[in-house]
Amino acid sequence: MSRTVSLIGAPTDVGASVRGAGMGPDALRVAGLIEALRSHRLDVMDRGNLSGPPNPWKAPEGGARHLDEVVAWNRAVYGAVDQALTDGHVPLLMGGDHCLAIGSISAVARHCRATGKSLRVVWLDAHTDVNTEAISPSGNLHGMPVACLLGHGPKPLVGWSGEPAAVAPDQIDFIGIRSVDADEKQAIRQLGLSVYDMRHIDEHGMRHTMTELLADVDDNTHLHVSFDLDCLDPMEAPGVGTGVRGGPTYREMQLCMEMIADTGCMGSLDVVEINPALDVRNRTAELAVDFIQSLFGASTLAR
Ligand code: Z70
Ligand code: MN
Ligand code: MN
Ligand code: MN
Repeated sequence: MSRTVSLIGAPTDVGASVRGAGMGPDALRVAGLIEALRSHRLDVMDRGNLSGPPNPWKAPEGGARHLDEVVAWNRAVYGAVDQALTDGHVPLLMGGDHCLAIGSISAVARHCRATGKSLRVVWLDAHTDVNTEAISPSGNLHGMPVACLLGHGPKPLVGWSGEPAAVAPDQIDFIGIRSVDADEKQAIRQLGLSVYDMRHIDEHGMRHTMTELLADVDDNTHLHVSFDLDCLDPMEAPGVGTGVRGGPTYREMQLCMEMIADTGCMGSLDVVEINPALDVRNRTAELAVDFIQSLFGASTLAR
């Protein structure tokens, strides 16, 4: 696995209805992300920030808000992630809101198909983000990326990997879930998605949960981690648009990250939904930097 990390900033909140996630990339840089990764002997290339349309701040149309803008931002993300993978780097997408995972994971899925890798997605989130324009209560596209990747969202956001679906339901596992909309629950059941919700983590612990989730990861696996900072308990991570109480603690999340790192298979990463406008002295971005270091193999006794 490559040890060069390509940082890709996507400063937008077009997929959300709370403004501020567009400041995420610089919050991560200010929190010392580049220096932290370099201190673990990783090569880091900061590709700067992508550009795209401003947030038009309009009401949803046809069940989805800002569809054209979300398409434009995801096109830019797809291109940058594709380029990083072609260069043999690990793309680290700095969001921005979670709608950007459509472009990111579509590029990763295409790359895995081309290289014969088997893709597994770990979705760390309070939410499952599997709404469609037909069932979303908000119309916000950051609540729909998983549906789009599975082939079910608004047409202009589906099929980007070159196949009708970028991932199949059995290629994605959710951790930390505690907020699912009514019709979204039905979609989860119909699709047969693996949801390790907070009750599962409470009953079995993070260690058992991750052992189970990572059991069939092998040398040919490309693990993509899509990390929505609202996965954490808002007491730890206040700088998110839609905090939901009852999330994993700092310790639980660190263990989760360390166990992913131990596989040696993480090939790409999204870090999304950091909202500096709602944060307390950049705490959430600093927390994200801690977790990213762990994902890249930093542990207390590692050299
Ligand atoms: C809700 C919706 C969501 C993130 C909120 C919320 C979705 N299920 N995702 N914050 N990151 O509007 O679809
Ligand atoms: Mn999300
Ligand atoms: Mn979320
Ligand atoms: Mn179990």
